[in-house]
Order: sequence, then C-alpha cells, then structure tokens
Amino acid sequence: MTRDYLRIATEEAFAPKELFDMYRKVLQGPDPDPGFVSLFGFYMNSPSERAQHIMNCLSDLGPQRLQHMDDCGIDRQIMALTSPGVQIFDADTAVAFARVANDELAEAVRRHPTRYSGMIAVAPQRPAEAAKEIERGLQMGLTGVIINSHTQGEYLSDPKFWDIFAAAEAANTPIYLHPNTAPRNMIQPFLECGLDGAIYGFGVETGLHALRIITAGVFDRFPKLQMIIGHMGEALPFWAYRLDYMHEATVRSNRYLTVKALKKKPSDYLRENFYITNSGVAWEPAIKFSQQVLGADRVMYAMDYPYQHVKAEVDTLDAMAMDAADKKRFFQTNAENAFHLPKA
Ligand code: 1DF
Ligand code: MN
Repeated sequence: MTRDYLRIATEEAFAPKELFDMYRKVLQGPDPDPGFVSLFGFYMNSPSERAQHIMNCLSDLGPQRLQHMDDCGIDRQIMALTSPGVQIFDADTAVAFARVANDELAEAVRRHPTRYSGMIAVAPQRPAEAAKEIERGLQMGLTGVIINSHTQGEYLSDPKFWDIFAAAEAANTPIYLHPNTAPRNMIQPFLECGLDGAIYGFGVETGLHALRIITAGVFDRFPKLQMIIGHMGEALPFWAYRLDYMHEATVRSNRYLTVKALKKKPSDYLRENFYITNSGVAWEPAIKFSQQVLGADRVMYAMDYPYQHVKAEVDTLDAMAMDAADKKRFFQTNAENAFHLPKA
C-alpha cells in the first residue's frame, strides 16, 4: 500500500556541541538547579547506551540524522534546541547563545530544505531581545518559537514576558511550549521518587504552565496567538471538562483575586489557540480522544527524536484505525498549517 501522507515529526531535538561545554560549567558552578542536575547531569555523564545514543544524536545535523529519519520513514523533522535550551543561563549568555544555536539550525535547514525545519530559540530572560530574535529567525527561514517551560522558576503568565507573545502573534508564528524539569520550589517530591523527568514531572509542570497562560488571560489579550504543547497536550484534553467547571465556579465565588473571568472557557482556548502533538505517546486511544476533544485539525505527529527514537512507534501510528483524511491531517497537513511550511 502506498502512503498518501508525509510524516512530519514536530518535536525533534538538536544541540550544538558547545551547548554541552556550557552545561558542564553550569553543573560545576555553585548550587546548580536540581532538575537540571538530574537531567543533564545524567545524559552528559551516564555510560548507559540510552544516554550515549542521545548525546551522539543531539549534535548531529548531517548524514546520521537523515539516515535515522530514513530508517524510521520520517520525511521531515521540525527541530528545536533541546530543553532547557538557553533558559538555564544568565541573561546575557542566553541571548548570545540563542543566536548561535539559531544560526547553526538555519544553516542545516538551508542545506536540507526538504528534510529539515527548525524553530527559533529565544531567551525569555530578555523579552525584548527574544522578540527581535523571533524576527531574525523568521528571516533566516526558521519557523515557530521554542520555549522550554519555566525560566528559572518564572512563568510566561507574568506580563513581563508578554512582548514575546506580541511578537509571535504579530509574526503569525506559533510558540512550542516544551517541557523542562520543574523549578527548585516544585521539584523535590518528584525528584525523591525519580518522577521528575519525561515520565511524569515534565508533563505536570508544562501542563501547569499552559494553564497559567490560559487563566492569566493571554489569549484574550492575544487572540490570534497559537501555541503548541506536546505529549498529548500534557494531558490537558483529559482535564478539559473539570477545568471548565471549576474555573467558572472559582470565578463565580470570587475565591482568588488572581482568578479572573475570561472571555471564553478554558477548553475553548485549548481548541482555538493550541495545537497538540503526540510526542512520546504512540497510543491510539489517547490520540483519538484528543482528536474528539480538540478536533482532528489540532492534533499532530511528533517522535521526540532522539529521546524516543523508536521505529515501531511509526508502524503503530500508521496502523491506527482512523479516517484516511484525519490520518493525513495528523501526520502531515496540521504541521504544514501550524508551522506555515511550504505545502508538499
Ligand atoms: C527527555 C524527554 C528529554 C523529552 C528531553 O529533553 C525531552 C527525556 C531534554 O526522556 O529525558 O525533550 N521529551 O520531550 O519527552
Ligand atoms: Mn521533547
């Protein structure tokens, strides 16, 4: 059977080699962030096959990555600087290195325009600089903005970051809110039982971040802004009913000064301002449920290379019992629409 869709993978990671030199300095510096120690202290030092494979794949933008894509049947990767990107650095370092990473990614996209796309890394530490880098990145042929959840414990629900939303909305390019390990004041109960990473902590913290953005009224202020969240929408589709009920009940009873009435229900913003990807979740029931909640034009494919580099998952997703048009939306056209890719 011939395939009538391209497979576009939308949450694929890369990292310039220099990033790891800088991460090593952070890890050796005073009082490093505990989540960061758990994450990159592991990947950069573990002799395990998984860690070595991931480290080896992250910095490669050449033949090996293309071969891995061919082996798995991935037509295009939409890449982003791996989490936590530059958000772990001081502001000056973060601004400077975001540019370095974007230059390297844009160069790879120019070399392989039919196989690679890339998102723009920004330093939320400097919102005005981030807005400028979004412009520069788009001019270099990148598309979409990658932000790895909180920045040293600060959330984009804080209006001091909203220049970034204004810039993304004005440029009509989406923001991918990717996970990070939880901040210092949240991570301990996750860390002590080994649930701080992609197994659970990532999703909880990023789901919280997305909800903070919604309930802060960001989409009433920036109604055209589009965001993307991975890992089956960090489980938010499953929460939608309860979020709507309890948000309304909370507003109605004036329980918190911080919880204000919104123009729409929380789930309306999920449907109208978010795309979700299935990164890390090759599971038909969750994908179909999310399509039911958000619409089949809002759920798209991601592999999460190299963190979840599994060819069998592609086969599983190909075999989903799903309307052929919806399957093409899932693998191809939703990504083309969300990231404004040239139509195949
Ligand atoms: C992991 C997973 C690491 C994902 C990631 O970036 C990441 C992991 C550092 O398994 O440690 O992007 N992920 O999105 O699931
Ligand atoms: Mn990821």
